[in-house]
Amino acid sequence: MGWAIALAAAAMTPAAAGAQAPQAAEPQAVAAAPAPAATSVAPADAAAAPAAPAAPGIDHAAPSADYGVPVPGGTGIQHQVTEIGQQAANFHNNWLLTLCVIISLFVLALLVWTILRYRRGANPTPSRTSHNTMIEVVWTLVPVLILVAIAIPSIRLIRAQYSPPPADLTVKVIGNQWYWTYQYPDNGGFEIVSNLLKEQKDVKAGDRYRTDADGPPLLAVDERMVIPAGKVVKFIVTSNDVIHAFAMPAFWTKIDANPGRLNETWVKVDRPGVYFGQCSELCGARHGYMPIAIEVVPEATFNAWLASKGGQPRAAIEAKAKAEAAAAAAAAEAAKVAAAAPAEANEAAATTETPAANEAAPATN
Ligand SMILES: [Cu+2]
Repeated sequence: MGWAIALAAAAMTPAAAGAQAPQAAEPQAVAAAPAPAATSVAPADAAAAPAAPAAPGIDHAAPSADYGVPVPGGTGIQHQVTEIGQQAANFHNNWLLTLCVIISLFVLALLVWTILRYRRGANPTPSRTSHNTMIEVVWTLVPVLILVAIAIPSIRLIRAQYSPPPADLTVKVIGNQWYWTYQYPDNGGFEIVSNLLKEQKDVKAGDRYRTDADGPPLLAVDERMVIPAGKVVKFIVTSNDVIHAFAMPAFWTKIDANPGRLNETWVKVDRPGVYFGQCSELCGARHGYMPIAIEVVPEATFNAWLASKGGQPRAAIEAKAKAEAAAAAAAAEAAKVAAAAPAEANEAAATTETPAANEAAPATN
C-alpha cells in the first residue's frame, strides 16, 4: 500500500518523477550493461505508470456454510480447524459438559430426595445431628479433586497456546479505530488494510459493496488476511490507538491488541477456506464494525497472492540476500587481491632496487 501511494505521488509531481527515474534506472543499468538503452527507459515508464498491482490477484474462496462462520440459531462452539482448537473443543464438549451434567443431576437428586424423605409428613421428629466428620471431609475433597482433574488438561492447553513452534510466517496484526491492518515483515514488509464491506444500500453508486461471495453481513471485508495452509503462522498483535482484541473463533484464537505492547499467538490451519472473526474488546463507537477475515490457501496460491501485493516468499527473499552477500564477499575478495598485487610488486621492487627508488614507489601507485 505504501509503495503504491509513493508511486502515485511520484506520478502526480513531474519534478519528483523526473528526479526518481534516474535513481531507479541506475542499479538496473549497472546490472545489465549490454543493453543500457532499454533498461534506462523501462524504469522511468514504470515510475510514471499508475500504481498497478505487480501481478493479478488470486481467486478468493467463497465462505462455507458451516466452517468459519456463525450459524443462525447455532449453539456451541464453531467447527475448529486448528489442533489446539480441536483439543479444546473436545475437552469442552465431551468432558466439561458431561461433568457439568453429572454434577447437576447429582445435586438435583439429593435435593429431591431430601425434600421427599425429610418432609414434615414423613419425618415428624427431626434429627438433631449437627456434625458428621466423614461427610464433611468427602464434600470438601471430592470438589477439590474434580477441580484438579479439570485444571491439569486446561493448563496443558494454555501452555500449548503460548509456546509456539518455530514460525513459517509472521503476520503483524494492528488494530485501529475501526479497521485492521496486516503487515507481512517476512515477505517484503507490505501492509494491507482491511475494512468492513458495507451493504449495497449503504454505499454510493459505483462503490464496492458486500456480496455473498465476500461473506456474511457485518463480517465480510474488502481485503482478507491470506495465510498458507499447513504452515505455522505467528501473529504479532498490537494496536495504534485503544485496546482491541484479535479473535478468530474457528482457530480458538483470541488475544488483546494493546497500544505500545506486542502480544503473540499462533495458528496452524490445514483446511483451506475463509474464516470470520470480530474485534472482541469494546473499542469505541464502531467496535461492532471491524470484522476479521482470514483466508487459508495452498502455498502456491499464497505465493501468487504475495506477488499480487508486491511481496515475495520468504525463501526467495532469503536466497536473494544470500546471493547478494556472496557477491559482495566475492567482490571484496577480488578488491583485496587487486590491492595486494601492486603491494607485492612493490615489495619485490624494494628487494632489488635502491632505497631511494623504493621511497618513490608508493607515490606512483
Ligand atoms: Cu476494536
